Amino acid sequence: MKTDLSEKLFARANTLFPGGVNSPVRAFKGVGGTPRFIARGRGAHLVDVDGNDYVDYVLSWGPLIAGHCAPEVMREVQEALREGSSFGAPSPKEIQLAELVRERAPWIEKMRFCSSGTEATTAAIRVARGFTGRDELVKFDGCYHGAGDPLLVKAGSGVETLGLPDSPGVPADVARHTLTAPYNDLPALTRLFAAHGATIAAVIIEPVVGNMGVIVPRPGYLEAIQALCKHYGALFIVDEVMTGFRLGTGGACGLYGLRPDLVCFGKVIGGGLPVGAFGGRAEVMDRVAPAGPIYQAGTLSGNPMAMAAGTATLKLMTPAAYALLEARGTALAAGLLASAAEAKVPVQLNRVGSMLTVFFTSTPVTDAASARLASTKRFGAFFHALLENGVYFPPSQFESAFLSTAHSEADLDLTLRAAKLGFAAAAKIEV
Ligand code: KE4
Repeated sequence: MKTDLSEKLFARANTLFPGGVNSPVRAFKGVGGTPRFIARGRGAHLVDVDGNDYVDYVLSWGPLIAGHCAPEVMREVQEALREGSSFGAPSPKEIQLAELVRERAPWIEKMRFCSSGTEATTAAIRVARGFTGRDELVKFDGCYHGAGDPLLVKAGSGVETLGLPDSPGVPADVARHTLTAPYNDLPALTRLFAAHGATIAAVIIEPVVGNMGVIVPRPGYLEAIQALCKHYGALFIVDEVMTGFRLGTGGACGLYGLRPDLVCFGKVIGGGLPVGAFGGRAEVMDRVAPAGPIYQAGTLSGNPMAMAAGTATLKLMTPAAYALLEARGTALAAGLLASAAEAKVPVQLNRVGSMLTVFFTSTPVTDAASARLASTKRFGAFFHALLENGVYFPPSQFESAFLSTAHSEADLDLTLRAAKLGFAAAAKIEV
């Protein structure tokens, strides 16, 4: 596979950006090799600057649930652009998207748009601290909620991929207010509440983890966290930046019947343009400026083009669309497991709907500790064999692969042919 131009561009990019990228996980540090510089996306496919075509399972890390350049989305964005790119003033488009969000997730009584998932989660934490008058925050080892200071403690995604314990630059004074517990370990969380319950402002969780690779909540786990929060007067914040409107009409909260105090969104609600959002109980959200004293703001919040992209994307996500994603996810998972078995490579495949991860380990993956037992070397061999054969999986063992409604049966066939070669390559790696 010719990658000359990507290599040349990566050399230039390294003179401009730290690690040659504008977000760490894109640098292929978790798998080695040269990141591909992308020329365009169409449907379920990416084409890089050297003309190589790939079936794309990154989908901009989740937002493109209807595929690249979905005609309905592009049309609405172009329409919006004709009227203006940004006003710094209210516009009907933000009402349109917000009413669609509330219609599908009625527990979001009020919300605030921003421009990234990180803004949404850091704002939600500030609101929880302001509303409760408490300082402590609980998060889970390996969960990633964006690059905000309070959250870069035992985080997943790029922090996990790079094996960074936490991030330098986060003052100890900030980090000490972030308590952590293992994911899927209810006794550990119960003990944390018993010791600190009176000072815990909130618990924030990825309902289905994507940032350690996919990890599925044990039955009743999420509901039990919700009950613990209620008992101790802490707010329950569900981070649906990745799962929101991906795991179904009501996201993970709909799937698991959760009624959180606050929810964070990103990715899909922007349809590929920069959008984040946080929202929930009106009693809580009415404490946000200018209605209340808790400050949050953003120049491009509610940007009309981004609102148009989000609205068009959500409108495409019908029950039939979710059924298609489930069918594709089931078929892909079955094919991958069969191929791994044929190659005699022990794997664990964790999937919820259109989010899945192949862990190269024989141990079930239920939390950060078990995820870290997976062989990143075998994953790297698998990843590069897929890449060489036209399939673009997430470049890290600790990320989720995503399906879109644009992934065809032919795309899955191509993927499974490449996966056979991928598992054969992984089998050659001693663990
Ligand atoms: P952004 O600030 O990157 O829009 O969202 C942060 C965020 C918050 N919460 C969850 C559950 C998330 O998954 C994310 C971002 N996800 C990563 C991929 N695992 C973004 C990719 C990247 O960092 O480049």
